[in-house]
Amino acid sequence: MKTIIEPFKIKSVEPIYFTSRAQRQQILETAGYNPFLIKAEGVIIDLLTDSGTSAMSAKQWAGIMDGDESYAGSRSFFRFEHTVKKLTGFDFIIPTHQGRAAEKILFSLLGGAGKYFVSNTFFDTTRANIEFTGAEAVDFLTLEGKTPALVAPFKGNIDIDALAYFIAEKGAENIPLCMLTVTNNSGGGQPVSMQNIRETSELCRRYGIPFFIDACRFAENAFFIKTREKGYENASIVSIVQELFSYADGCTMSAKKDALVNIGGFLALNDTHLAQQAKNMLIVTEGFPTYGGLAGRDLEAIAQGLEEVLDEEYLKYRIRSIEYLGEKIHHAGVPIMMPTGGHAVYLDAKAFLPHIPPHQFPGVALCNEIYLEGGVRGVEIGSLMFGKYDASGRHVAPPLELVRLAIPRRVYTQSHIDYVAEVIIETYRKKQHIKGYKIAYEAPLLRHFTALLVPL
Ligand code: PM9
Repeated sequence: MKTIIEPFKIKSVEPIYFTSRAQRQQILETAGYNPFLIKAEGVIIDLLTDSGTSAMSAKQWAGIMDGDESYAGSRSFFRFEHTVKKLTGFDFIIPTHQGRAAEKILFSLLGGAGKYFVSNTFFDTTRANIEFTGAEAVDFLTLEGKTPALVAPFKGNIDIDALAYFIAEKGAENIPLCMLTVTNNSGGGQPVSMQNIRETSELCRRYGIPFFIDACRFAENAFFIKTREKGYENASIVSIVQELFSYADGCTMSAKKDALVNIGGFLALNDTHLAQQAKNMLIVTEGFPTYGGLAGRDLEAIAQGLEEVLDEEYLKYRIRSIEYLGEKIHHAGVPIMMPTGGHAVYLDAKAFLPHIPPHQFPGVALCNEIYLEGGVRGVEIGSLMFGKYDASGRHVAPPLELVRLAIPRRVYTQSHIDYVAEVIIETYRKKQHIKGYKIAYEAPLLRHFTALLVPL
């Protein structure tokens, strides 16, 4: 088989700034040992996130020039609305400035103390928007999904039996919404199968619970369905995407991922009354319903990106480029979440650094060491992001301690990725010298973004 190549040519470039290890040591110290607080120019390869970091196509940039900036009734809104409706089938399409703004509107309307929201795994902003209303966010990831080394096709699936038990126990009237995150970002970028989506939908319909999709990476998930789920081998990506959304009552979307843009999002839904309420809140918090939190030019770029992301050649390259990095470091013995997911390689920090207990943040320790070794920035998805305190102030760890190396879309070439592999393998060689951290400052919500740490 021939190499799967990048299905694009590079038209515009930006420089990478190089640093020495001694400079990075200083940079990291100044950043309070939190990679989020490092200035981007101090990073050689930035794998902090795949969110808002895509390279846009020439056609998207053309859309930026062509955007209609009318306050009301912009032509660009109608192109955006038409594209989203064609893919999702939902009746009401509400643009927001990014994913969490859609979440804020949805959960403010449905949340409140005493209520439970259920998911395969809520991402951090989603969970925070739920908890901010006083409600609880509960995850039902399958045992497979919690076992990093296990190779299985759909480790993002929700545990249907556990969900059914929970609904019976708490009462459907206390569960305003069920949401499946596709792909499951906090659980290794692992996909959810069409069967799991269909069964979750059926369960929710039986109990009258609205069923939504967190659709950030819907196209990557659809590609996994095509390549891994029986019966979809010959289906087009568009038809898989349309079927996936047909089981749901609505979705939230951060367009910063699979819409291949630098900013944007939307809330889409069928319920007329809820949509009216959401639009009313949108006007207060984001903007008029035909632009929401965005400029007309952003709506054009999103509409174009949503068409480009469905290209099978693009998705084949995209998923292969993640797998390529995963294969290289896995062959060198580095423990990773298997199989590689849709947008990132997830290092298993627990297995990488067994000598660092969860309350000393092994994921942070690993992230920082990788940065020191080669200027590669990843993100911890573990005790700093999701850890809690119990009533006696003791640290309660989440099931997984991961370091995510998220690959921006259409940005880095194969030699950049080869360099990343070398840095990770070298870090693995030196693993026994890596030490843990303690927190010096933390915010009450989403603490990982601003926390300051001290090495132990
Ligand atoms: N995800 C990510 O890096 C950006 C924030 S954390 C560095 O993965 C899901 C599944 C996401 C997500 C953001 C959001 C929020 C919702 N759901 O960032 O508000 O992965 O556009 O989207 C990030 P916004």
